[in-house]
Order: sequence, then structure tokens, then C-alpha cells
Amino acid sequence: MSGIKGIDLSQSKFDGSSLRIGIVHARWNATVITPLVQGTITRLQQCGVKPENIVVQSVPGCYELPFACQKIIAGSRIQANADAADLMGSTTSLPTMVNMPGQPFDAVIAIGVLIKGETMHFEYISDSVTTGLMKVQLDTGTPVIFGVLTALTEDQALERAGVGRVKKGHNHGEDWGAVAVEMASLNRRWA
Ligand code: DLZ
Repeated sequence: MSGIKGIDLSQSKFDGSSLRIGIVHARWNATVITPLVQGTITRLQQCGVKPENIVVQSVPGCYELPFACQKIIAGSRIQANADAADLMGSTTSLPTMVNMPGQPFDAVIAIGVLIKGETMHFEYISDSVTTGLMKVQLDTGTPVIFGVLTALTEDQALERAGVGRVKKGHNHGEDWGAVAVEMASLNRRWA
């Protein structure tokens, strides 16, 4: 990554091998969502999280993310859309249904892409989703990683997913995977 922005992960040496991580992603703006989810899964696995312990659930849009995260953390018997292996094999399509086993999640990563339009929709959804996700993690005591891009243009969003048309950019999903492993590990330590 160039410049001074971004997370310093050089001190981040957390072992994810015993962790179970949920990914909840919106389906709006799928060309940006797919690489973000794939980047997240790649980094989770690099941190030692086993593929069978990464569960992926999709929801229609960002607005649905806080509710779905809360339900997943509460251990509702909802079905996940895919495991990590399914999604990594896919570059264009979103995954198929598989059953989600009942072990609790150590962290949940909420991934969505909001792109500003002509109305106030963007502002209202950005605000409510941000507040909602923070509320979920504070209410449940399970880390919820904020993987929501709030971009002014499509190009800004593509660049932040590492698939920019002009400048490729950095895939922020990779950071979210590392942050999930760190926060889940710290949360266990603090328990
Ligand atoms: C309605 C809407 C709009 C305009 N834009 C987006 C967007 O950029 N990203 C996204 O994830 N979802 C968007 N949505 C859908 C809402 O999040 C939500 O799914 C619907 O309002 C139904 O609750």
C-alpha cells in the first residue's frame, strides 16, 4: 500500500486456526462485492482460519447487514449461502446454499458497498448501517468488522476492492480479514 493511510499490520501475529468467522455481505454492486469477499477470505486463510470455519451469508443490500449480523451472532438457525471454498472458485456469480453448523462465531465481517446516487438514500443508509453495526457488536460482545465502502463514485469503490479501472488499488477485504482475526483473538484474551 502506498502513502501513510491504512492499517499497520506488521505487529499483527494472531493465529486464526481455532476461530470461526462469519462473513455477511450485501449483493448490491456485486462487481465490487465479489473481490472484496474473496480478498477477505484469502486473508482469513493466510491468518490460519480453516475454510470450514468461514461461513458466508448474503443479504440483499447494506441496510440488511446489521439485522443479519445480529441473527448470526445470536446463533439463529439460518442457512449460510456458501462456504469459503465455494466462493473462491467463483469470479462472477454469488454462491449457493449450504447448512451452517451451530458453533458460535468469534467475529463477523459485514461487507457492503454504498455508492452515492442523486437522492439522500446514500446518507440515510450509510448512517443507519454504521450505527447498526456498532450497536450489534456492543450489544452482543462479538466483534463486528466494518467492511462497508461508502464511495462517491463507482471508480472509487472498484479501486478499494483492488479492481480499479485506472488504478487497480488495494483490496480492503484483505484488511478486514486480518482485523477480524485480531479482534476475535483479543476478545478471547479479554474474556
Ligand atoms: C436501495 C439501495 C440503494 C439506492 N443503493 C444501495 C447501495 O448502493 N448499496 C446497497 O448495498 N444497497 C443499496 N440499496 C438497497 C438497500 O440497502 C436495501 O437493501 C433496500 O432498501 C431494502 O431494505
